[in-house]
Amino acid sequence: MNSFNSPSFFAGQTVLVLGGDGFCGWPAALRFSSLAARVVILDNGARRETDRRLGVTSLTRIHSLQERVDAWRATGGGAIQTYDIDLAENYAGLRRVLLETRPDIIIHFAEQRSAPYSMMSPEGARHSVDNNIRATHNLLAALAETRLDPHLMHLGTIGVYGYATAGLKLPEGYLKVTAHGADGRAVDKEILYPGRPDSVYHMTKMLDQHLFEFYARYHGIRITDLHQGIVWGTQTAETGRDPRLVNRFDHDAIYGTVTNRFIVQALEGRPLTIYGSGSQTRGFIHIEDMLTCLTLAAATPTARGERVRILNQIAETSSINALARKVSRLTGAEVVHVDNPRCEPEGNEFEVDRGTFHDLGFVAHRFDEILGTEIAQLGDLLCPRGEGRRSSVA
Ligand code: USQ
Repeated sequence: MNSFNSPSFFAGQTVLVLGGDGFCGWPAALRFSSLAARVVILDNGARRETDRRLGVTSLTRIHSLQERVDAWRATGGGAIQTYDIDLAENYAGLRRVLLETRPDIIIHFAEQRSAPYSMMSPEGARHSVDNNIRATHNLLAALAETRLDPHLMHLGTIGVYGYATAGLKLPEGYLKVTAHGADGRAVDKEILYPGRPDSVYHMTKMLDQHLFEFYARYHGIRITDLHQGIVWGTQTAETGRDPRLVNRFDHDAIYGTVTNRFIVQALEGRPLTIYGSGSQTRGFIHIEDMLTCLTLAAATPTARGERVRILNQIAETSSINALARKVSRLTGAEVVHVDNPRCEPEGNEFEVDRGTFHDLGFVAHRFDEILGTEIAQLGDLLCPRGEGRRSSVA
């Protein structure tokens, strides 16, 4: 068998990337295209529309999806077909795309992905539930109706387990329990790990899990749910090939995640804003490592009739304090504690089983190895040599 990252590994396979214009979806589409897959993107521009609505923007200048796809082709990449369809609203359109493209692999990123957004107002909460749950259910219903048999990979979140200290290493989705029957006999079972999400967004991913369990059991849909940690970094091997392919970079308090916010704050000479005590411990993964995990999972699809495969997709865990110390050591940035705008446990232990990706050969890049390089690269990207630094990115 070809190595999963040989340039032709996915030749002959069609990969449908739902949400392929976003921060994770765009680099994923390019990676599978570079591995010779026929790539199709379905995206309704929701993330760009959210920017407009909230008045936030990517720090990198992102081109329209059509310009991006054209640039990929012009720089030697494969053709990428695109569809502008709302997964949550347009079931008929989705079904048509599935029947027209007959994907071998579907990667589902097409969900509202900000925890703070889902908690900042009733509209944010309702939109997160309406959009995410309907999108996922429409997809599953369409797969059941069309009887297509792709391997569905979903970007879930490590946050479905919750951030209260569990007192155990969090397993990959399933928990072995022993219950006692009426006659006192011990009954061993393996159940979905009981989710305890700390935001409405994380809750939608927990509800997704139950939809997956049902559709795998009743309709034989082959599913891998990737419980991913907080992604950091910007560019990948492919998005760095041409300025028109650049990935988006969020730094605002709603869509900017903590590592990328700290890096920008340091580059701007502003203090790193630790929310509350900073003893919150989270799982992290660099965007290149995310792509490695996606290709490993795609190269090892589940079989029909198999239960949903749940993989924990993180490189390492860290407290926010430890992360801030690392960024500060590399940049000299000051660190401040501010009132925590979020409702979350402010101190937790977080141990995560990462056995499956380890067994598949995944070797993670850790902060200590690549944080310095990433900060330098982002500095160059946002402020090319010779140009003055942007006056404000607040
Ligand atoms: N935080 C700070 N200072 C900041 C920003 C955040 O201390 O300036 C803290 C937050 O209070 C939180 C932690 O950093 O305790 C992580 O916050 P985050 O915004 O980086 O990440 P989160 O809200 O958890 O959500 C993000 C993505 C989501 C993904 C999730 C992975 O928005 O798509 O699913 O990370 S996880 O949380 O591991 O489930």
